[in-house]
Amino acid sequence: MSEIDALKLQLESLQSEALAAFSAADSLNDLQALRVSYLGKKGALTEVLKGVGKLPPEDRPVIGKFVNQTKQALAAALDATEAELAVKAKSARIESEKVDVSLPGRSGPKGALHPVQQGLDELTAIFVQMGFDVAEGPEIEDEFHNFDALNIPPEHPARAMHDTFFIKDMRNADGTEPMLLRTHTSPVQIRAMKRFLAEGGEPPLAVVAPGRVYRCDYDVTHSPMFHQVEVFKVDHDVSLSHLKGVLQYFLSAYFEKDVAIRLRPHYFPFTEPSAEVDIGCVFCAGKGCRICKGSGWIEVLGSGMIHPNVLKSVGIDAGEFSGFAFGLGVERMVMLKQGIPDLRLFFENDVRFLSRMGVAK
Ligand code: 2NM
Repeated sequence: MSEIDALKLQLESLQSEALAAFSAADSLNDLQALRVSYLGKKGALTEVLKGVGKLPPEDRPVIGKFVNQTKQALAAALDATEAELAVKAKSARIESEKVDVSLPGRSGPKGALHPVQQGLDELTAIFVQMGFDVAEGPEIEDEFHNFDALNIPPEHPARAMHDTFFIKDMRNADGTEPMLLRTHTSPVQIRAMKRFLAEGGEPPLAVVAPGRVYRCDYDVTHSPMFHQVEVFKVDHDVSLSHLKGVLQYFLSAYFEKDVAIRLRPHYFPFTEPSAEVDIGCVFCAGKGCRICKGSGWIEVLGSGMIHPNVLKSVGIDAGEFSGFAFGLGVERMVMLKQGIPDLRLFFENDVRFLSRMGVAK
């Protein structure tokens, strides 16, 4: 066999061995290694080329052409295989990263508003639905808005240090008034009436004031911070019948049944006449039980016709206008509606209570 035929044969077997190796490669890395081992500087084809130098000069172009054809065939096969492997690698990656977007999400534990906040919102919403405007105001108040404007005299026990949180060394902007944590939301009502008149408004005026209030009182049934909702309406000829009608509607709406109500005469400095309001016991339907202490009635709020001195203090003509007002404690209302036995449960944040109330899981 001539040298040239032997080289051709060598190239042919090299090519078929290489093509077999390329199609067996299953990664781009393997293929790159094959590219180097066949076409690289120290590769198999280069080895064959070295033998070309030993051929007589007239044979060299013939075998040179053959080497080039082999080289091109291998390069083309490498490129084609590389493209195939790249496509395979991409679809493997797509497959491995596939997500089913139609699956439901994995949700964490759900929270909810605190039962007191839910109660506050629920109570407020009933009055909004009846057409009352919502008013909010500062929790740090001066003595005028918290006491004087409400016809609470200087010697009234509520004004004593041991009933009200006064703020040490703090006075209002003109330095004329000591400051305190509001003991009820009535100062919000006073501010709402004053603002309404200052803006040129004329009664009717109907406002609901929800919010936090503070009293120096801490035992099984009292918390130093609690929540109130206070309500008033002022217009020509507002009477006790309007008060009773609004109370009847409101209490039935809140307890979601036809509750009986009764008014018992009482005394508040800011209303005259004043009355405490009872509902027929929601636990025993008036038969008498432990909760209502056998009376069949449960006290739920305080109310009355706004005292003329209160109307005067905000500049409303008490001869021309009258109004009703009432106030309630939110914690107590929520306890009655939800059957919660102890006020302290609202403030201890025991997860067993909160999760039962839907606040935490
Ligand atoms: C109560 C009882 C009776 C009351 C009075 C007023 C105001 F500011 F309009 F005069 N707001 N709320 C009131 C009346 C509150 O709570 C037991």
